[in-house]
Amino acid sequence: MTLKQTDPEVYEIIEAEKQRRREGLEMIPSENHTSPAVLEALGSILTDKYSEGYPGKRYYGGNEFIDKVENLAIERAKKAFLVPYANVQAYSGTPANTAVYLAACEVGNMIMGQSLPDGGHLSHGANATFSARFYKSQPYHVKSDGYIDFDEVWRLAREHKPKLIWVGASAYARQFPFAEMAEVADEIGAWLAADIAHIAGLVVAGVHPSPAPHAHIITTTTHKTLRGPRGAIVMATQKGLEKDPDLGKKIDKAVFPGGVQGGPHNHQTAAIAVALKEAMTPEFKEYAAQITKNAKVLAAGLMERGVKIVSGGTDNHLMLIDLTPYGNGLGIFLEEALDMAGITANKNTVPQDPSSPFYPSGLRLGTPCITTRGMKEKEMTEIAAWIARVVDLIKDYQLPEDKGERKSYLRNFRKEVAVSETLKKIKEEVIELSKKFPIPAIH
Ligand code: DSN
Repeated sequence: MTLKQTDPEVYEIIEAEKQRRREGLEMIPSENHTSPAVLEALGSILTDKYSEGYPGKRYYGGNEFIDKVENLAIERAKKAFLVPYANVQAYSGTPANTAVYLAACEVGNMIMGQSLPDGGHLSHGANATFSARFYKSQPYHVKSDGYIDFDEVWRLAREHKPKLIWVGASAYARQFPFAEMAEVADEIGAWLAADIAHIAGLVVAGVHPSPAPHAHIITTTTHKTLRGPRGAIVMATQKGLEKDPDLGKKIDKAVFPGGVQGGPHNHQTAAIAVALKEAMTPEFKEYAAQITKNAKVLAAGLMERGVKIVSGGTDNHLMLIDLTPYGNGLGIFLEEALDMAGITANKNTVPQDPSSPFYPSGLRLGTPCITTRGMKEKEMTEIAAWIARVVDLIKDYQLPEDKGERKSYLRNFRKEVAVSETLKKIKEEVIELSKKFPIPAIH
């Protein structure tokens, strides 16, 4: 029986999501559209199997083929990222980063990561998370020009002597300075962990420098620029194994049984293996190069139209629109108006955001999905023009200072933009463009 026959409700929801994507542009930089082959592996019977442990050392029988697929994923990860050790079992990014803490730190150690409002990741020491609860967290920041503040990094590292330093972020549009961060970590004897979740596909393709020569540990999710299924990989570099020859074993033990997860998701492991094979092809190299070309053209197109971009551009797949020239906390207005026009992006803080993370003053945009669909520079210019028109449409709204007034103000905003002729027109044009560039796994 098909899904349509057994569960028409779920079937219809999936179909509706497909239709939303067919007619819109996904521009959240941490998302991508996987290939049919990745989806086939992900939807396979491998999901049925329990296999706690690692290849050759399982707590359950019947794992000879699961061992094969996990070994294949491990070997491909090692080859793709040029590292001697990889664990492919972590369920996703935060569990992977949790394993790093468990492998490299003791509870109560000092750790340092890029501040959350400055583009860092929650699991790198943000207050709301375990990483600030079980460890002492000292965040570093970016300067007002959007680049990492190295004077501060050096000062904080020397003063606080963290056991672990994170390099990597979720909303940083510039190259990650792996070599400079390694100098800091090496001077104070800290572990350097590079979280390359966002840029993994660019790293494999050689479009962004690799952290492998500089960091001790590398983590990545597999579903962003790498274009695989949801999942993660934790790696030890040669440098990491030289610092501690047991690092690999410690990471394995941290992921399972020491971490926050049980049996591996074998269907996910198989799909990661498929994605890694795809990522090592010449076509993927071209794809990754096009992601960054597209991002540069998009950022330039927005700036030409008067839209402010944090740091004045991008080196990777994402950019941050800074709406503070018009007021504070306008990210939600732009996100919602773009959504109505069929462009999906996410509100985001900007460096030194004068508003709050709930009402941030920026918007994050990325090109991985639209590049997967085959869009190039010409389409980026068109998209830049649409986004600039939407910025123009929302820029005179002002988030009320009084928190109690915000809900009704936003309700009114939604009512007004819902009937905007500009948005209606843009939406029609977005649908027309989207239909010309089908998503590989959506027919
Ligand atoms: N949630 C991811 C992102 O959007 O960047 C990071 O984990």
